[in-house]
Amino acid sequence: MAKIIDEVSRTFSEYLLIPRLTRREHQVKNVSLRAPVARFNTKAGEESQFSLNIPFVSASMQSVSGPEMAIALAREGGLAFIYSSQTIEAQAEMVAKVKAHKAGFVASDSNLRPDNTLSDALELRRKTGHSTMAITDDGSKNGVFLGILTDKDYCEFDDEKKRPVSEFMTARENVVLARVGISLHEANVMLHKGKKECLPILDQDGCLQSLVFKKDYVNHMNNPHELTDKQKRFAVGAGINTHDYTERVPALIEAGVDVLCLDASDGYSDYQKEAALWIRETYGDSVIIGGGNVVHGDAFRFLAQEARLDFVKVGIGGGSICITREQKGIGRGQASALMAVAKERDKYYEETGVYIPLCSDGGLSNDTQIIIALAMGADFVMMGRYFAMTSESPTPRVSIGGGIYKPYWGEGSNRARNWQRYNQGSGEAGMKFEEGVDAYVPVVGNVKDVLDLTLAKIKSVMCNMGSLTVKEFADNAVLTRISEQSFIEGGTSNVLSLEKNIPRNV
Ligand code: MZP
Repeated sequence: MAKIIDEVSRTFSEYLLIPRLTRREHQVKNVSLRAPVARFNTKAGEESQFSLNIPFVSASMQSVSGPEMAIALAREGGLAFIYSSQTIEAQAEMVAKVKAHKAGFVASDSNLRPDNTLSDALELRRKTGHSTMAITDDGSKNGVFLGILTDKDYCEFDDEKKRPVSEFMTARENVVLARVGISLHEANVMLHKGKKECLPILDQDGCLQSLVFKKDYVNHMNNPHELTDKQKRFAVGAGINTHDYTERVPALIEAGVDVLCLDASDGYSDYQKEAALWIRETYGDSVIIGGGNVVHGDAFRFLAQEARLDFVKVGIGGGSICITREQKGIGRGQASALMAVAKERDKYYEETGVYIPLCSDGGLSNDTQIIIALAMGADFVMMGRYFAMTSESPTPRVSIGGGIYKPYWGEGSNRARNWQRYNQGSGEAGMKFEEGVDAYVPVVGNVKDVLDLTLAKIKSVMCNMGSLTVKEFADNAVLTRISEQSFIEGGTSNVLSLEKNIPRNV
């Protein structure tokens, strides 16, 4: 007969934290949100070889994690997992783009020929969002440099749109330029002295090699938590699957990826173990590999012990766009799954001294749930919807009923066609049924702004709980289950809510 687990499958919103003693040193300014990603053995005196500066990563999904998200998130101290449901070349190119960005010397993405019209320039600006464009003889990123066009060079409302950009651009002889070989520091000094926003870098034949932007330097100075590699390039992760890893992983490593994650709906499988061990055998322990997803202790132990993964992701069926539980009847309430896995992780740590970081993946629908996930033992959280709602997700804005939205679709939807995530074996390619939906989410702002608010709440709660680190927070956490009545009590009660009932302009 089937084994029935007695405990009900529970989710984060069924719990509250009970505050602990807050001492004088428990102040927001003293809180560290660093979180380990790679396993480490405390008995051997090791530290994690890779840690996040904030405990957030973005999901390996087409509608979430492209290069722009990776750059924005690394700038704040987190990590994006560039999606694997694309060709190996396209994914490696995205990783390389993130790496090129932090180096400060950026390949020019928006280029035009001198005979392109102002209308072409406006169209390119609309598509890419870039207001600075290089003008090269053949319109390529490495063509002979002829000039630069910014939105200060024209008035899109008054100027004749059929005129060529050569009539608007700042021509080469009037542009401050530098030669390949200049250091980033020297380039920034030139930008500062020349009061310029952008410095084109040319080779000896006058061909454009890269651009250096003043805003990148300003951003760098304003972001003390940036997550970078040893060469000071932004850190970036990538999803991989159990089908083409022997080709995909080398290409991603060559492109400079920092962390790999086996992306599967259900990761308790031989396929995941074989892929992880192939990577270990080929590249050794310096490559960081996570995997999952799992929802119970046995699966955790399998991935930690037999597959030797660095971190394990927890969660099946809780994602905001996920219909796996409806379609297949598999999964577990996210809180129960996390608590079961964290219990086994702690047991494994006691036995071996090896600490395996956990990532709670999916279904986090508000800041409180993120806080509870960290309290229940997640070292960091992975989110899709949260990041899909930001300006930096790779999808276009659309207007629906007066609101501004962005498309957000599951990797198991027909739109994504990521059958490799759902069919891990070597069986048939393709999907017979969907496990995800195609949806829209409201646009809420940029990554920095939404994170600032969430992180402020997390730090505040950590002080309530007498904790200065994420680990201390989980160790100190005392949680209570809540009844339906206490849930209602937690909202406003018996008052006329200004928000809901009184027009804002009164
Ligand atoms: P959420 O943050 O939007 O709630 O959930 C994101 C997570 O849902 C992803 O990290 C991934 O684990 C999972 N996901 C992605 N696509 C699907 C699907 O199509 C899915 N079912 O469940």
